[in-house]
Formats: sequence, C-alpha cells, structure tokens
Amino acid sequence: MTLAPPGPPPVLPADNAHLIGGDWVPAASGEVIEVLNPATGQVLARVPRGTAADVDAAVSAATAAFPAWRDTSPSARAALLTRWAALIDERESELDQLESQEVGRPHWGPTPMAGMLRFIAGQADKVSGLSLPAHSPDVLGLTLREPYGVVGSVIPWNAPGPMFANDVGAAIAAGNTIVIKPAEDAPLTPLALARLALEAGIPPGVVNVVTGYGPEAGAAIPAHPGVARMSFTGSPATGSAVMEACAKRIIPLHLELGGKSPQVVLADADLAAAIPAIVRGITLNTGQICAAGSRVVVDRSVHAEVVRGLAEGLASVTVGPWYENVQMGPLINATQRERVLGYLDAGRQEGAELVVGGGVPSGERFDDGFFVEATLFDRVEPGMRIAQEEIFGPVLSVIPVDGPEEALAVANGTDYGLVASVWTSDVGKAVTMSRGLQAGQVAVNAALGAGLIGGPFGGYKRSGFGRTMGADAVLNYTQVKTVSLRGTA
Ligand code: TXE
Repeated sequence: MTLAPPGPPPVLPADNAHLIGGDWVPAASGEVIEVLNPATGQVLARVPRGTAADVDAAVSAATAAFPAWRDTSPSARAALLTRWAALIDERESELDQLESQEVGRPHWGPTPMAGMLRFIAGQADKVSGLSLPAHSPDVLGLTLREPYGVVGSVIPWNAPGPMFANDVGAAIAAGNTIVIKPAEDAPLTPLALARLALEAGIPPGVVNVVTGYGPEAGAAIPAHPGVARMSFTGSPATGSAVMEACAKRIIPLHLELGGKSPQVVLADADLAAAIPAIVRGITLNTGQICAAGSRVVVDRSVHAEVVRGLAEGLASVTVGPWYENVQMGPLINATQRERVLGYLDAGRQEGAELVVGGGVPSGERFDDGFFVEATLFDRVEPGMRIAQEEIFGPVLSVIPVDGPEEALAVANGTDYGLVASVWTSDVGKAVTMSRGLQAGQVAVNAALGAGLIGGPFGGYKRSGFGRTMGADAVLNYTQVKTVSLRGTA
C-alpha cells in the first residue's frame, strides 16, 4: 500500500529560524536553505543560511551564558539534562518522524537519544579531581576539572538527532556552553531537540544552533577567537580543514571521520547469525553509517556459501520512500548518489564481480528520490578503491582470504580503523582477532557493536581521535587544573 507522505510534525520549531541566545532568529543575511525529503524531493522546511555573522552572535551569546552555567551546581545541570531526556521521550514518535523525513530512512526503532542523555547526566555530578602528594606537610595539592568555556561542534546528516544529543549533552554537562552547526541536509531534528532543551529549562545561550553550509557557517566556528575547543564528525577532507583551523588557533579538537569497517568471517563462523547481521549492517540507513561493515573478509572455505547468503539477503531488501513499509530508503542527496554510483563503476572497472544490484532501482516511485540498489561485489582485491575508500552507501565488498592470519592483515589493510567485527565460534581466535584488529571498537559475533551501554566510541588511524559515549564522555569536555595550597601558619 502506498501512503501519502505527511509533512513535518509540530515538534519542529518556527520556520526559517535558528537558535541564538534563546531567541529563534533568521540568518543575519536573511537568506534561507530549503531542506528536502530525499525520498520525494518535497521541501520539508526552510532554515537560515547562517554565516560568520551568525556564528559571531552565537559565540557572544554562549560567552555571556558561560559563567552562570559553569557555576550552576553539577547536580542541577544533571537534573536539567534528565528533564530534557524526558521531553525527548514524550515527543519520541514526532522526533522519529522528523529524522526519518530529513534523512529519508524508514523507522529505526526506539531512539537512543534520551538514554544517551540520561547516561551523560549521570556523569555530570561525578566529575572530580585528585588529591596530590606534596613535598611538605603544610602543602595541600589537588586537581580541578574545569570546563573549557564556549565549545564548537559541526555534525553530519546521517544520524542528526543522536549526534546532536550526544555532543551537546556531554559538552554542557561539563559546564561548557556550545555553538553547534548541523548539516545543511538534516538540521531539523537538531533544531527540534534544541527547542526541547529550552523547554526543559536549560538556560538561553547554553545551547546555540547555527544552521548553514559548511564553508560559510561551519568553517567560521573553529576560526572564531571565542571558541575554546572543537568537535567534528564528517569526511576526512573536511575534518582535516577543521583541524587546520584549530591548529592555527591552537585549540584542541575531537575528530570522527568514518570508516571502512571489516566483517571478518572465519571458517568456523555461525553463518546463520552472521549473514543477516552483515546484510542489516550495510543496509541500515542505506549504508550511511560511519560504523557500517562494508568489507566482508571471508575464509575461502565458506566463501561460496557466504556469497550465496549475502546475495539472497541483499536482493530481498525492500527499497522505497521512508513512509512506506520498507527496509531501505534513499541516499541523502544527489551528490551522495553520484558518489556511490561512481564507486559502482569503479568496482566494475577494477574487475570486481558484480553479484547483486549495481545501479538505480527502476520504477516511477523511485523517480523523485536519490535511490540506489543494495549492491554486492565479490572477488574484490584488497587494494581496489571499493575495498579502501568509504562509499557511504549500501555497497558490500567480499574479499576471500586463506585463514585467520591473512584475514587479519586484510582487515587491517586500510587507512581507517573505526569498528571491526569477527565471526567465529572459537574463543582463541576471537581473542587473537580482538587484540589484533586495529579499530576503536571490535565486536565478536555481532555487527555494529553488540548493544553495549557506555562503550567508548571513536577511531584508530584515519578514522579520527577522541572518544565519545563512554564513562569519560563528560570528563573529555573538561581541562585539568593543578592547585597547590600552602598553609600560612
Ligand atoms: O561530508 P562533510 P559530506 C563521509 C562519507 C560521505 C563523505 C562526504 O564518506 O560520503 O563524508 O559527505 C560541514 N568547515 N562522511 O560532504 O563535508 C557540513 O556542512 C566546517 C562520514 O556531507 O564532512 C556538515 O555539517 N564544516 C561521516 C559536516 O561538515 C564544514 C558522516 C559534514 O560534511 C566544512 C558524514 C568546512 N569547510 C559524511 N565543509 C561520519 N564520520 O559518520 C563542510 N562542513
């Protein structure tokens, strides 16, 4: 049954307004960006096309709000974050609809956002320092953990809600104030979340959201003299530009730059568990997940069976507009579709064997969206572009190998190192692979992590540095001051 596409839910705040100092205002330039539904091309909303002038106003508001927020008791900050989480729970289905509309994905299951914020809130009043030994008995030494001040953040479009909640939550729980720029393709869920933060009682100016394009609004954040720390999630090229801007000003940053995550399938793997998990891992959010397992490094003894299973699984993935009952929606925009189609050509040209998919699905219902087929390439060589570069689409490359040693070498043979999975029923091999895989997260017999709470998330190698979501999420947003006190007696 085809359903009519509904419009954005009422949780979305005012049209053409971003949040600066508690006020919903248009861009200083008055210009707007239209946000499209990538499945239908329908204009969902207009948001301000912010520039350096808007960033400057937001940094001023964040600077003004900082002293009072820093001095708010940590338990009061925790209570406000908890109230924010409760409002997210209340409006969960609207937020889910909004994110589905702007990202073009089908319903994703319960959102992790409120849980993330509660986890972070639990850390807010546990930030503590050390008492230090001293050379003399009349000296007392201790460390304080203090916020940086105004922090900046630029986030991408693939999971705008969780990215926003996670980064903003940790930053403000530590007592910082924040200026954050969501992606131009998916700024609506962040705006709705910012509205709920205000409604929860988080004071004006603590959370500021500037919408706009990367080179105009995004680049102005790390370059602003009032910003004391940065975090960035997105492509390596943009991450490098943000890092350069931070280097010029000598401010610290956190980078999360995607991956080329291996799914290592050893000879003794439980294939009935591995195959559907690998299919889901590369088709969830149309493969637009930094942790997506995009390379299947498989032992030659089970290679044929794995390829058969993956081919069946990928061929049966239902594709369509997000409001239909489908498993996979479109890609986010025309540029991303061109990029993914370019990789499909590259795979063919480099001599990989196309097993399933390989193009754009045909039919009228796909005409207005940025759809691509779920695609399987077999007999991929480790050096091919489709085995080395992040495609950020539903494209799986199978690389056959002989034994665990070669599997490990191939799995580690890219510049990335965000997430890795190994499928085996042998504990010894699981231990060796867990130790040997160069990735910030390793999952054994699970794809996309195994549903941990508080597992630190971040990359090895060119996937970036810094960790979020762990027990240190809030500590990472503090700097250490050593204090020594000499008694006067
Ligand atoms: O990323 P960009 P794009 C990867 C993925 C994807 C590719 C390109 O492989 O195919 O990147 O996607 C802002 N200064 N990832 O072009 O440009 C931009 O407005 C400051 C992996 O969308 O990195 C947006 O808010 N900011 C990834 C954000 O950066 C700038 C998620 C991301 O955009 C800027 C997304 C600038 N000069 C893409 N230029 C992951 N790690 O999960 C752009 N931006």
